[in-house]
Amino acid sequence: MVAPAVFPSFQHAYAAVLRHVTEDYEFANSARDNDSHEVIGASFRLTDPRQRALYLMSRPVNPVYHHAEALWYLGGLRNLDLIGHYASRRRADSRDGVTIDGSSYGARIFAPRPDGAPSAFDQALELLKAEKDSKRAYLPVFEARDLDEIGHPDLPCLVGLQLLARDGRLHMVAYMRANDANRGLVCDVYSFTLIQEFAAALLGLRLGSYTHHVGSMHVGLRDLDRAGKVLDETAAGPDTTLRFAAPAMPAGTSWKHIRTVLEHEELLRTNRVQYTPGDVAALDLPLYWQRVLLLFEAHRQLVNRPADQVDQRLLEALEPGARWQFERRWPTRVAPREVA
Ligand code: 5HM
Repeated sequence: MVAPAVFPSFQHAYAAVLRHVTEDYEFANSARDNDSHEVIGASFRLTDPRQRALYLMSRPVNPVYHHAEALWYLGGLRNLDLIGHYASRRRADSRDGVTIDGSSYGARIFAPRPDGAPSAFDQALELLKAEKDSKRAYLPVFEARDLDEIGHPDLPCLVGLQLLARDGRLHMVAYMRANDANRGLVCDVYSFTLIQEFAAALLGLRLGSYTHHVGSMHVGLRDLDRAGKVLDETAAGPDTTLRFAAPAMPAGTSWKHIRTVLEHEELLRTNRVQYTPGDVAALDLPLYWQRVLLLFEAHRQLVNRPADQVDQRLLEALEPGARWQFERRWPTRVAPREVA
């Protein structure tokens, strides 16, 4: 019996997974025309799931998208409006151009059930309050009906999430049928660990470990060059995860905060408001969630204004790690700043 490999941050796990799947792959296949190298059965554990961000020159990430996706899940949404605005590629997952069925995990986890029963998430939290050692707090995502159609455009990759409260900490286990090591994995771990941290806040528990289990872990042949650059950078360079302290979600975070952020995100997305850092500071939100909202305002300005008119005070007010990611993601629009 082998325990999952343990890593101090997602960046460490990501590099190890990429190395494993590029160097030790078991199969070369092309399910649904996606030529890939694949291993069957891959697992890792993060001891500190707050260390979820990548700080790599070779793999710029979009912190706006990361938070948009997590909030889209928390909002229990199926509609494309929010998620499609921050990543138009998500529109390709939709059959009707309006909703996403399979990978709208939040609709399956956080929305009330069609029969009116509380959401799986609410029920799991009640279960953990009633029996703290329970191993039943499972949030199912994949359903039998998902197999009804061969060639379904958007089959859920997440099978389900499990919450386990042990010794005052909330642990999470994610079960995935398939994961793209260079693409889906990066966003999935970000969102799932953020959900874990939110659940811990609601239960009044400290954050525990995050364990990720995958049936098919693969990397697309189109991504092998990029993966190689990540492996070169992480093998040779300094440990960039130490540059920024991971922000901690406030222990008092509640559904009220999530609803407020979702409400203002929509106002920004639809260009009905524009905010200075002062405007955001005046909202009834802890600094952590103010900074999430600032990401959406920064994105609004980046897409609507010439580069020289983006409010520099706003970029300065971002969470420092996110500000660094902005510079890498939009290098021609956000001036680089020296980091100690
Ligand atoms: O043919 P299949 O449905 O497995 O293709 C979906 C592709 O998206 C796979 O490469 C899968 O690993 C990736 N994916 C992911 O990594 C998809 C989703 C959306 O459900 C996800 N993570 N969350």
